[in-house]
Amino acid sequence: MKKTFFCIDAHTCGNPVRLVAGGGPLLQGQSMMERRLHFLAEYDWIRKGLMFEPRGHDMMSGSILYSPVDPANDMGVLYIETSGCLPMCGHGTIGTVTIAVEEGLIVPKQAGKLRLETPAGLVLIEYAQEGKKVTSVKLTNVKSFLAAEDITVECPDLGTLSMDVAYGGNFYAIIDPQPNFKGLEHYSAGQLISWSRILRQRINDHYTFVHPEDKNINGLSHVQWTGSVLDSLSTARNAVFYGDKAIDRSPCGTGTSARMAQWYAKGKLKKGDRFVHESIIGSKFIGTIEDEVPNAFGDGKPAIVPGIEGWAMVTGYNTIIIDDDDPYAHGFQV
Ligand code: PYC
Repeated sequence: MKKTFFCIDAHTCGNPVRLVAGGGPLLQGQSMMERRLHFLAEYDWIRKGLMFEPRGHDMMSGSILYSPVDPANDMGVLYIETSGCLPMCGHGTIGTVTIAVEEGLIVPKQAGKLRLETPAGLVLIEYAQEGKKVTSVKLTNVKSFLAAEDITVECPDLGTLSMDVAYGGNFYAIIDPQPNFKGLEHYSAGQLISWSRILRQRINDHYTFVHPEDKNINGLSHVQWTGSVLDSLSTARNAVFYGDKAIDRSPCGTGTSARMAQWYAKGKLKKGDRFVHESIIGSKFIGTIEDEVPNAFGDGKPAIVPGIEGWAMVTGYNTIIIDDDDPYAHGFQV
């Protein structure tokens, strides 16, 4: 049997977004998280086929659009990535909104605004347009918070590293420059990737991270290395590891949210500040603190509602076939 998927490809500040506009499965569930669980149980072959080689690559990331569960909202989004189905993806959201609006896949209830259901929760969107072109997308993300401080983990080659863990839609280990780590600019992407894989495993072997409001969001999935900025007007720079072999080419929306929550908890950032975040290739997101709220642990510590603004460009239309006769129908990784 052959299955055909009508995809529109884009990139958000350099990182790929493949939106499945036709061919995605019908999903059951009373929330995007429930629909995500249904997809993972029955249709994960679609993610693997569209994200991994030979149809995708190590950094491939995408989404499938659904009608919203709550009719007050505009759409539901399922994120598909080489890493699995993330609860939330910032660069994926910016790309998905840009494609959906430019290509007429959605009709917003209110001009320039959208209410998006994601597995991690409701995400509000404001976008700007020049003619048909979407020139920027700002998302107001889910509540983000610092989850752990100063945990230490042994890293091959580097030795003991100290790091914080923060949540911004996914759980991130954030590794700042310190005696055993000089900053991301001193190492190759290949080195950061191989250390990240081992660190993520070691962290998950020794620590448990579960979202206090949804146990389906659990485990540390990303490692965020930080370093010096390329542009003196930027606030900070990162290199975010995801999947098994990827470094985000964008500054990573959920990673930027996590890092702003970390800075906020440490008194380095306050409501009203602009947080200009650079990626490994120098592309930028503008972060803001939209609100200060109690975190969901009930421990009296604060959390933030982050705003993340960026841009995306559509790169092409892509009709992709997954043929059961193909030995690589469900992709491969080397
Ligand atoms: O932008 O949130 C993000 C993201 C997650 C993984 C890759 N990008």
